[in-house]
Amino acid sequence: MPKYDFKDIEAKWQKYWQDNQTFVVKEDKSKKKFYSLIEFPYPSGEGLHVGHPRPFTAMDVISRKKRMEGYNVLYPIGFDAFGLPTENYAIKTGRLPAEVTAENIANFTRQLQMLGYSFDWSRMVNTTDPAYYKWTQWIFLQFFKHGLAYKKNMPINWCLSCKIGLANEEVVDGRCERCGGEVVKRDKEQWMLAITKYAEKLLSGLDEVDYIERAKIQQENWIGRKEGINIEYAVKTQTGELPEKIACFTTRPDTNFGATFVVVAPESEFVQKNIEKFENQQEIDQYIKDAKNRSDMERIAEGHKKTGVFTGLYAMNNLNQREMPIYVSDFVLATVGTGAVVGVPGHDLRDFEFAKTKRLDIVRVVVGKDGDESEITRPEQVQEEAGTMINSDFLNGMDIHEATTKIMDYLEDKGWGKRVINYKLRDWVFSRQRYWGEPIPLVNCLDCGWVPMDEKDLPLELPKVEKYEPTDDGQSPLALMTDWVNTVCPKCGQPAKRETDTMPNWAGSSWYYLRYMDPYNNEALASQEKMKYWGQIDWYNGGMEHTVLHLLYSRFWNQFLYDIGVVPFREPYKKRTSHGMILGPDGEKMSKSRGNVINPDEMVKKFGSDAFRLYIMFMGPFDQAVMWDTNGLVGVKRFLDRVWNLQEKLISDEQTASMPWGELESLLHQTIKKVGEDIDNMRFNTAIAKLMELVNEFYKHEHVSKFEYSILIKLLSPFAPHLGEELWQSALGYKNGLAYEPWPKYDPNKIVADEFVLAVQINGKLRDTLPVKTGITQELAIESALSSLKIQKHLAGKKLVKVIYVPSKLVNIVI
Ligand code: ANZ
Ligand code: ZN
Repeated sequence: MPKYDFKDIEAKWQKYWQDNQTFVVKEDKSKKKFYSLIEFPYPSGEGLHVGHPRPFTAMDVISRKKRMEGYNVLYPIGFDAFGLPTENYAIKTGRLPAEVTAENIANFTRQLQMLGYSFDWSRMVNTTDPAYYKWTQWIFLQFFKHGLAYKKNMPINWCLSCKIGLANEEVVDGRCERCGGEVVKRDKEQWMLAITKYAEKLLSGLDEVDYIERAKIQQENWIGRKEGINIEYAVKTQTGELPEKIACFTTRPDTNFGATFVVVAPESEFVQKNIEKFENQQEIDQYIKDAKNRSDMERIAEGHKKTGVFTGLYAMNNLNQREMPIYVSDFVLATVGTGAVVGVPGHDLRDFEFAKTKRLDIVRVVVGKDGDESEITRPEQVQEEAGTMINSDFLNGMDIHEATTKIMDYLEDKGWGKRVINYKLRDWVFSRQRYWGEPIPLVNCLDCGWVPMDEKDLPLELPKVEKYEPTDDGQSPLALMTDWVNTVCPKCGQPAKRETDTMPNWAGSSWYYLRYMDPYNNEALASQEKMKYWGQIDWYNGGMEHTVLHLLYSRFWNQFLYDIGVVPFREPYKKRTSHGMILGPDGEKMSKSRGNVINPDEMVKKFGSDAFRLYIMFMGPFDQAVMWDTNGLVGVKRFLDRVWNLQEKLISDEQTASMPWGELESLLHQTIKKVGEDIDNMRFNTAIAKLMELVNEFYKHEHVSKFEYSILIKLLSPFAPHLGEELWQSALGYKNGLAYEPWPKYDPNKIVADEFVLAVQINGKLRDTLPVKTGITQELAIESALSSLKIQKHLAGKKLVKVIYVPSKLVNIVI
């Protein structure tokens, strides 16, 4: 027997799969389809990170098993290649981003092939390929034509170091999600996508899909649906009344008899409009400027030091004729609700904190069940649990839910308020002032305004420029390309200018799963027929960090494309799961600066890609973070050696013909069941542990039949496909590859449980039951029965006549 030479074996089978196009799939109507998807990688200059193989291997294992179960499996791969790291690298080295991207893709491709993934490489997509982004641009035009893309001057999150605008989702704890740099607010004209129009559909769609619970909850919270009411109050000035009322959004109108003040956001329209009528104008001006430097997160945090300036104006509460002083304070945001809040310090913590600093009245209008009316030292936040109304006129005695309905009806009836639903979700800032992104295919004409390009003229290719540094005034480098910028209006033919902003790098990934279905189509993003055949993605695994970014964005695009009749299904992903992170050997997140990065190339070189794959799947529960430990990889490699060496125990077919399942029949059935179910539930580590147990058992026996070995090889092959193929061919003598061999079936009747319940009788009467190991010997069974305390009681002073053992059932003691 030759030794396990993983280098040759792995190279041999990778070539075989490529030469035979083993994983290239067609739309075969005679087979049931299965579409499995991983988040396609960004081809960075550093190459594959050890974090990538965790989800990639997991879905590869699942895809390989599904093939063996007879499914027509689409497991595609591509590259999400627009974006800043490449652009910044290209700027630094003076090279073209397209060139750098091509190199990086080549390196990623080599690495992914080295890991033996069963991707259908013939469907590879690259978001920076004009033939691909033609359709990204086309989709943008559909948004534009349906009024869902619009340009707006707005304060955006501006990263000082990347020099680009960021979406709210890209700002983490007040810092840039990519570079960690400082983020400030800046007013800019931006293209926006009206994702908020889809808030309700994005929520209700979650009922149709099978997502990991945390992902569902994160999306729901991000969309943040709130039912409430805008209450309108007349505003009194020193000299009279403002022509317009002030509207405050509240989810707790039941507490409105306890409202004692109103707070408006510094950057709100109310302030902009009425600042001349305020007292303390200068102070307020300064306050507004200072508030700009504080992040939203910081401003709305409970416990954030409450500050604010009195405007000199009062809001009139019609319910109790109370004059409520109006303040400007930063704990209210202009972008939430109406930008004005009615303060109820008896029942809201932030309002309470504010009332304390400004010495405002605190009134309690709800009491808990115990009727506690003690001195107000903290607000009582009565929410889900029912509280009872007090000090609230006609609401007194009602519980808060009843009171909420009652007061909403009342306020609407009087014309003092209007029910509304608010969402935390904001529209998506869709333009970037950078070079390496999809050009936005719109033209600005003095007469016609923004005009879409003719769809026939797509793609609008990125021009090759010399310099693509971002400009300091925040313009895209494309603005400097006057030849490209100056064009004619598609509508009236007059001179006009192209949009120079590009799309964010979330654009290409919002629909890539559709392109995989039909990657070479030049007439449509994908044909209806193919989209119908492949349908929804059956299983999508990806990172939790993408839950409110890519995952939500792509659901939005898909729903929109469904609504306009382009895509035949509303929700793109039937099932979504998520993996935990792989941490460095020191338990910290891997990073270059920490020096704890594990390089997959190096590991594969030393141990082989099968061992690497198997280790990645064995290291711990898939959905949890795990620490890298090269010793673990050494152990897994040793296991593969043992699988290889088992060949020595193989006996011929004739020798095993009489007893195909051999001596380990029950364990084999158990293993088939366990490995299959564990793969289906992403419990890869325990599946592998079971295979290890099986191999240990094989070693306890002198011989292993070819049939037994073939089961082991099949079950192991999704994890270690090269070794699987090799043993299938060289040890077992099969000519064809293993990839489409049927997955082994188990017989539930042959699975003997580890333990059974032994009945213990005395003279035929049941006296005790004992759990004992399956396969227990007669001797041991009788010994266990006789040593039972209950039995000993019955036996005391009696004469034992005989003891009968019925295997796997009972012991009968005759006295
Ligand atoms: C009165 C009130 C009384 C409120 C009470 C709450 C409790 P949640 O609480 O997360 O559902 N709000 C409204 N607009 C705001 C803005 N622009 N900036 C900051 N806060 C704002 O969110 C709804 C509540 O958030 C609203 O209900 C309002 O305070 C506050 F016992 O109004 B409430
Ligand atoms: Zn025009």
